[in-house]
Amino acid sequence: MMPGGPASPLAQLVARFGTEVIVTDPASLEATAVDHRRLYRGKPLALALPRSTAEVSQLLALCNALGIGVVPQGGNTGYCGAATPDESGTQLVLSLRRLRAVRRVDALNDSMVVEAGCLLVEVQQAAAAAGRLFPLSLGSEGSCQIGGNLSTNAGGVNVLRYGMMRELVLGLEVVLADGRVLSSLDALRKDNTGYDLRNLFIGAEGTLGVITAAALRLFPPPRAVATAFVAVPTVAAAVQLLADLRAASGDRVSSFELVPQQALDLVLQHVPGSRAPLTDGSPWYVLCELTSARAEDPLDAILETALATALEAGLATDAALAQGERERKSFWHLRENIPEGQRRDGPSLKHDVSLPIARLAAFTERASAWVAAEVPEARLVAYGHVGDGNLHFNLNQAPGRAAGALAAREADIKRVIHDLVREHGGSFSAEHGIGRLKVEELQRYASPVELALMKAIKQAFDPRGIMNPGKVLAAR
Ligand code: 2HG
Ligand code: ZN
Repeated sequence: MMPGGPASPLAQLVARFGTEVIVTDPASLEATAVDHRRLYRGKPLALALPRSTAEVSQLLALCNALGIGVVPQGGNTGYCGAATPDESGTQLVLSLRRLRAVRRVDALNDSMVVEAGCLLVEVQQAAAAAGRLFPLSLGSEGSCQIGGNLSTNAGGVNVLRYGMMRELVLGLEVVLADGRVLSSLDALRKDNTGYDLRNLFIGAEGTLGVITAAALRLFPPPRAVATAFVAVPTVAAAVQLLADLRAASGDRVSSFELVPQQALDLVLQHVPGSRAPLTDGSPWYVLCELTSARAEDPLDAILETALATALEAGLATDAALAQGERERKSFWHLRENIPEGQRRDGPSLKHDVSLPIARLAAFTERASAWVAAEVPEARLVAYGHVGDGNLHFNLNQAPGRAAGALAAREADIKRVIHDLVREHGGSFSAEHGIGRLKVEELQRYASPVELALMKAIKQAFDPRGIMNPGKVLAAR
């Protein structure tokens, strides 16, 4: 700083909040600089660790006045680089890990109020301790934060039954870009009082404000569960099986996950403790789970009968029913470790797409045939949440190819796949959001009306453009 000149933005932050809140040591910054998939490496100005909503409010007010870009970062488990600062060295990473209280659990109202820095697993545990279920469940639940789940409208393996994050929210506390606080934590089920402001923040990936707490919906906990690993001949058969199972079980299907042989092979090969549930191979498998809040519901019998019917009809070719919790966990271990198996196998390209369920099979056939014919650098690993029409249409680099061979084709592969998705009436981002990775895709596939409205909303909520600049929408 020049003697007598204006203090740097960083110096002003430190002067106001102290080094307890504005952290600059290299090890702390390094941990925030790189995204989970290692697609981006940013250069944070500092890491802010506020201790209360009031402190978040003061912090944003100062950042807004000084024009400092703020990048909220939860557990840093996202797939699209939304939580990584840019390379300019001017953006402040904001972590709410110190806002970690469960403010209250109201079992009678089936609701709870939690702070944004709580891990997802802590939210689940607090609900369970009160005899309730918080149903959001995903592979990274031990490290992702509920604030990140809210900001990305997270999905996971129970969406089929309980909906995405958005559907599990009754209210939010949000700090706006200029420091004002918007709060609706009364956990009302009915509140038709004008525009739905809270839903703008859910899925906005920190570009409109910072969610500091949320009122969440709870449910009766499952008391009975039945799980099966089922070999199915085609995606069309899987989709039909889901419809049949929903009908046969009185809509008790809570998960219905599609796993191709290639994905299973990656897990068996790379992840210790994995065991194939069935002896013969199959092009596709389904991991399905029925749950009920009634302990006496005969879910195993229902599932067994439904699967016997499916085997007779040729919708399934083999099936293993989990005999107890240990086997159930080992089935889930296979599904949850597919991303890890993919990662350990080497470079990959990921396409988190969704289709109308009725068109899932047609899309998969067309897109797979294109990959087989035109992308010798890849092997296809397409798995996902069939019940939600959500496919992770991922490609791993084929063995024996030169380093970077698949990555070199990223742009053309992405274009063909996303165009095919659109042709089939689907979305290029089902549950992983836009972040930095898909900003151009949003520009390309969103309608001019949608884009104009999104820009107007951004302008209204964050006129100085300090909130997560360059994410979702291109920076101005
Ligand atoms: C999952 O369903 C996650 O396991 C990650 O959404 C998907 O790695 C992926 O593409
Ligand atoms: Zn997923």
